[in-house]
Amino acid sequence: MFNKILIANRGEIALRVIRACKEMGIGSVAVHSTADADAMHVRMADESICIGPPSGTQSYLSIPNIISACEITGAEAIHPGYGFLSENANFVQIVQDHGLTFIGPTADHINMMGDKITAKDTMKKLGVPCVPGSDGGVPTLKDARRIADEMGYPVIVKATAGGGGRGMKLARTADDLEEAFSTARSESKAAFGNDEVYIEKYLTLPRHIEIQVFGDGKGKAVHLGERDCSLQRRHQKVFEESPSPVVDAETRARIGKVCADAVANINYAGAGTIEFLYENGEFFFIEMNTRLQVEHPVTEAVYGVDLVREQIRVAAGLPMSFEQDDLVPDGHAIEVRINAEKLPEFRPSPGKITQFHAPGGLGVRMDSHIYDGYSIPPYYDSLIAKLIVHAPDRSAALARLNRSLDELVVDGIDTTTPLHRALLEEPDILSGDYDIHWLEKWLETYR
Ligand code: MV4
Repeated sequence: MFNKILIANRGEIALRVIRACKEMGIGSVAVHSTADADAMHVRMADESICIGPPSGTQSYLSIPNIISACEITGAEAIHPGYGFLSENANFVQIVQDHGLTFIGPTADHINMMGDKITAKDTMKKLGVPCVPGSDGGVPTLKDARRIADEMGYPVIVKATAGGGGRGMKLARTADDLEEAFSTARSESKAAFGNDEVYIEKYLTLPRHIEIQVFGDGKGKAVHLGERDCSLQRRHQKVFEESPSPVVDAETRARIGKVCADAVANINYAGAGTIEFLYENGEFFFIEMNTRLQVEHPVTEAVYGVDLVREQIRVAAGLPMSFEQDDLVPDGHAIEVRINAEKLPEFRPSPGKITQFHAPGGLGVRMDSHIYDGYSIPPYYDSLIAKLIVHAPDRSAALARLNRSLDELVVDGIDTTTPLHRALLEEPDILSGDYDIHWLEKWLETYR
């Protein structure tokens, strides 16, 4: 096992990894920008080291600075958290070239899934159901026309280098295709230096359901059920739950096995998420994320596992501490993301927290780096807390979420808490009857 791990991240996810290190008897190194000198991850880690000025590109994204921090502190492995360098294959290669261990999948797997055409092609060959589409890149408008005519409209043009909603253009009818195709290409070229695009049938009212997988890198893998993350605004998740209100045990076992077998087949190592659109009882693969996700605690609650501990074990060459048969879901979990933002515009609201009180009690987990007197810097993501509740069933989880939000106090800044309170008044949320467009539609009339 490692003696010391460097956490190449900040905020709540840095705390999450430090906590796992402590429980495993592993030393932890925090890295921080000058703007984060007073941050909780710096206080909580065994050691800390400044890696640059406030700007993320010059600190948490600076590969030389992070490698230097490992060399100075003697850290043997790097946990990237999510965001920043977590899905940067070049970083993974450099980490290895320096004799260090990246806690996550290989550079090849990150590259494979980062290229969305390759990802889809790989998954299709592995028996994972995919959205009908072009099966590869679409080089010309003429090809696009032929494929879209064959498939029928609406279609969506996606950048192979995109993902997470970046570089997508919808063509509702044939009249929209030329513009969708050319803007998807030119925007993708500008954003990613790659203008390759592919085409899919556009699913009009799906849910976003993702399967958590975990591999040992040696041909063994398991699934840990699904998370329903349909409630999103501008591709930012707001509310996530497991199990999905629309997935039964038999369906979970079936799609879960397909996903576990697929990642086992490619010798995938560590945590991964296979994203699907779900419509009319069918799953359609869209993307795979090769990182630990923000919403992983929902799965941890339902399956009673510590995913970060497992990541560290597998990176150290140890076996996973569970097999598929050990993984039995228990109850229902919901996460809400609390952001330092002012409603109704979701405008970032950095500043000093004058009073903070975290909810507690049975089945309540608050993952947050904020504290009384902490000043939220304006340079980074606005996520300040994840509130995760776990209860025997969905309605008990909703009640527990409601009372936890009652207990939460964050004064001095604006947060998205009122949004979560309002959502808990909505019959569609209470019944689980929502899709990927529900939240944005609802926000049009929310103020
Ligand atoms: C789609 C789609 C409909 N049909 N693909 C957006 C993020 C990226 N991961 C994939 N996305 C979508 N792909 C097909 N063929 C609709 C979306 C989409 C979406 C997906 C999940 C959650 C929220 C969304 C909001 C708008 C569009």
